Amino acid sequence: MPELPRMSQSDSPATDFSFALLSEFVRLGVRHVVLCPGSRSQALALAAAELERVGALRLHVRIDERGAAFLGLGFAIETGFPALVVTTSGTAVANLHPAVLEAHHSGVPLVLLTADRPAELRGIRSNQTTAQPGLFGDAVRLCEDVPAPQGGDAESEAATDLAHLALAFATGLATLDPGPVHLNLALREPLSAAVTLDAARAVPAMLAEAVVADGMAFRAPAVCVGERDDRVASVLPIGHGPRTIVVAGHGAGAEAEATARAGGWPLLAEVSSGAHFGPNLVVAYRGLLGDADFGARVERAIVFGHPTLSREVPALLQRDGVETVVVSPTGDEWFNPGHRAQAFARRIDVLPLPRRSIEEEREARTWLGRWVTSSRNLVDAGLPEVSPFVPTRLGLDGKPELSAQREYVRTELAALRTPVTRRMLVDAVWRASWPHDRLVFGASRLIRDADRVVPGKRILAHANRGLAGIDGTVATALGIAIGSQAPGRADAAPSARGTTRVLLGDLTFLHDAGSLLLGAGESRPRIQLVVGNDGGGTIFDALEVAGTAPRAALDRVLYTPQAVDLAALAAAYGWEYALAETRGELDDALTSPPPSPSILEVPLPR
Ligand SMILES: Cc1ncc(C[n+]2csc(CCOP(=O)(O)OP(=O)(O)O)c2C)c(N)n1
Ligand SMILES: [Mg+2]
Repeated sequence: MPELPRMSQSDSPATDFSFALLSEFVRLGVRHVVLCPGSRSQALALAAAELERVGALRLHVRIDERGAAFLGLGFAIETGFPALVVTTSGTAVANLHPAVLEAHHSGVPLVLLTADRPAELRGIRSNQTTAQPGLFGDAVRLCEDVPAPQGGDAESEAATDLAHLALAFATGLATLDPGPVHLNLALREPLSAAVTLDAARAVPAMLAEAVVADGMAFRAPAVCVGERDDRVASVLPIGHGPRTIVVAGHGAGAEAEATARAGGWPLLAEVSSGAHFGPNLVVAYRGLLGDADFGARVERAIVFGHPTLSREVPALLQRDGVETVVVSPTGDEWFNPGHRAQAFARRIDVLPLPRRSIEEEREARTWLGRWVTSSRNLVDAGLPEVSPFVPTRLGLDGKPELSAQREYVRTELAALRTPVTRRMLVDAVWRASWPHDRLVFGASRLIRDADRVVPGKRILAHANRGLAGIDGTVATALGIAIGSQAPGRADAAPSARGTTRVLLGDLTFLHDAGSLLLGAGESRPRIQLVVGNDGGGTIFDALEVAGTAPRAALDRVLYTPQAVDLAALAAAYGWEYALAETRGELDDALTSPPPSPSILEVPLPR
């Protein structure tokens, strides 16, 4: 592996340690570092800036640690490899907590480097000093409280070991349980010294894509937890057996679709499952799960990923007579509603078909066929908003009569002028997205609406479903956008030409408005925030309590009305802005997004 220049020792042990640590992370494949300003973390910050100057990493500077951590999460989601998030001490560290929890519950790797006071300054009311080690509790895979470096070669080696350890735990190499890792770094005065790297030697070393491709080359630590639960099979053979469905929750991936096809089973795949495609897909699964001819007849469910969008799936898995098999290649916590699942496996093998009687064969095919067809009928039945007029009256020359042509044009124009509905919005965003694009859904109503209706399509759709928070959506999406459009990606992906579209509600957007701040010199990717603006949180209108509680109180405490001028907000942060009120405007705006960050506001009825 190409060598990074060895640092000569500076006047600051903090700086020597920071270079050794960050350089090792880079050697092991880390490419994105997110950093927030602060005095205690200055050695890490300046080392990161110098490593960026020589082309070793990409640095992203943010003032708000909450958004910074979600940005790091977005990089990890897109690249599959952890980003570093660097902060100063005090409340800065606590601001990382929401993204840490999301990373914990969704199994996304993330490495936090938080600066702290050395031991002698703790517990004596020093400024900006709190108990940082252990702050994230069980949500981190590893928490190391690293004593302040004092200088010397042994410390560089310790820094190297620390990078290996952090990545082994973050990526799950050590534990099969990827997630966040916290390195709390005590740093003592002098807090930094000026260091300049030799760019000519550093750049080729750093950009060696082999390092990225071989990102797992770090040493596994001595503590190797491996498989902890002996109820979990590493591979479980599955026969064709009883009437089976495959459920794909968030993050399930293509494996779920392949399993459904191999078994000839209906595939109930959520919109951000990574399996929302293929011939077995059942889009209208919620309606069918409640039906006596469908849900009530299920005898076995094979579950991939983390289902969160419906009540019907957990209800099914708790029903008597349903055998549940849960499959997850990584993770320590298993989806298990009602504690009723019978089997857990890292992987399953669908056994080849045994010889079956003609009746059995027919029944298996009918089972699948009826789910798929009924789903299609249900989705189509909800389609009616605009049915394109088809000119059928032909003139003597075999062409449509002039009057029919006019009528066609009139209908088309009327359709384009139709006000946007939620159904239209989710359909249009889904239709506009292609494999080189990325699609991110905020939590709340629109992801559920999309989940109900959008057809199968193999695109990369993401949502933070670990805890389904309405926080950090803009920042996460920025990480995905920048990560997917980064020059020199190892896979030379056409995604470099793609657009990241983000479909989110108005409150979700406003919650993370601070992440619109892209300072001078920061990446400005092709990202389009499509804000469905219904003036507040309309998801709560569907709660049972909405039928009984006083309307004014509900509005005040749940709907929480807002009338923010989104155009002014966009202008203040230097984002492009457009308003789409009709289907025509919406289609145009989605198919030709601006090349720089933009906001598309779509007014929706409450
Ligand atoms: C951090 C966080 N706080 C609160 C919630 C609870 N919550 C769920 S949806 C929602 C309202 C979302 O409103 P909006 O984004 O406008 O979407 P809409 O339902 O109106 O489409 C809230 C507050 C949450 N999920 N996460
Ligand atoms: Mg709303």
